[in-house]
Amino acid sequence: LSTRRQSLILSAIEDEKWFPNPSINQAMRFGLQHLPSWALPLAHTIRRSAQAHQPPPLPGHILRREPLFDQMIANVYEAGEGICPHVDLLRFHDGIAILSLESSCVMHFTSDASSVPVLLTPGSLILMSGEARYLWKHQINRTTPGFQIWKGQQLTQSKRTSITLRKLQ
Ligand code: AKG
Repeated sequence: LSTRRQSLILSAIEDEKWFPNPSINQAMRFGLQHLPSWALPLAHTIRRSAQAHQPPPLPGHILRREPLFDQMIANVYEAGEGICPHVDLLRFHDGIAILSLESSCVMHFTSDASSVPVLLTPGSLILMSGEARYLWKHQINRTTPGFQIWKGQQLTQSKRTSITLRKLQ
């Protein structure tokens, strides 16, 4: 996502006042009519860029569904904060998008003994489908004092915001 659209989404989130103090770090919206105004253009961009990608990162039936997403979570992570390994609940369809904003961080996908680190830079998008959505867990390690390791180098993880978009069953 362009730097300009990242900034527009971040200022819209600030205007919404979802995170009035540091103890509140998550906002959830359920149902198309409750999504913020920027979520539909974002979903449109996600659909277009996934369709343009070869091979498409999501199966055709997901890319054609309407709406593509009707549920949103915004998460704010302070420096060094993470999220425990998990698979998203089955109440959500296949085809999950996560947009990263602000700080870079490393997300680990784990399955049995395998672990695949993925660098999430600002404006990058993860699309999870099939095995990645149902069989692999994803997590962001908690670190003190906010350094992660990427390809043997220290990566400073400062404040990060993520937007997860999903479709309810
Ligand atoms: C979730 O909310 O279930 C996530 O996995 C969010 C991941 C992220 O913040 O990048």
